[in-house]
Amino acid sequence: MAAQLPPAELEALKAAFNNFDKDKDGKLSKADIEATLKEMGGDAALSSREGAALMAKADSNHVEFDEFVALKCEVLKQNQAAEEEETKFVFNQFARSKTAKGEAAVSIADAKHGLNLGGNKWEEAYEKAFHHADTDKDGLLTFAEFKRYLDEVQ
Ligand SMILES: [Ca+2]
Ligand SMILES: [Ca+2]
Repeated sequence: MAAQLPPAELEALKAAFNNFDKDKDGKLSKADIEATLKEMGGDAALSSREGAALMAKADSNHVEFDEFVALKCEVLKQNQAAEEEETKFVFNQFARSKTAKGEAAVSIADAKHGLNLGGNKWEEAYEKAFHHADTDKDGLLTFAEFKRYLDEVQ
């Protein structure tokens, strides 16, 4: 699990872990976690879900670094899934067309209709963005193209 993370991420996790490990014995006890969460006072750096997950682990045992990393990955994955869900929802609001393969897609007409852009001053800028996002230039945005574009501009 740890091997999948970029080194910078792993370093950051190690620092976070060490911050939790108040008595520096290389594992997190319930007391370590309680003290740290209290110290952070609901800091956004660690969501309450993460804190709760850590506490649940510490209830029965110590949290080792591996487990800490695994939990972190789990939370990241959940966040990514939630984000993708949201993007999909937006995409589905617009996607009234289909690609040749039958995949749901947004045509420029769909997008203009959805955004109520007909003839307004944003139209040209929007068309540019659309063509930029349309990487295979088939005039349709698939979910993958849409998502890639959002990732790029965010
Ligand atoms: Ca400890
Ligand atoms: Ca396309």
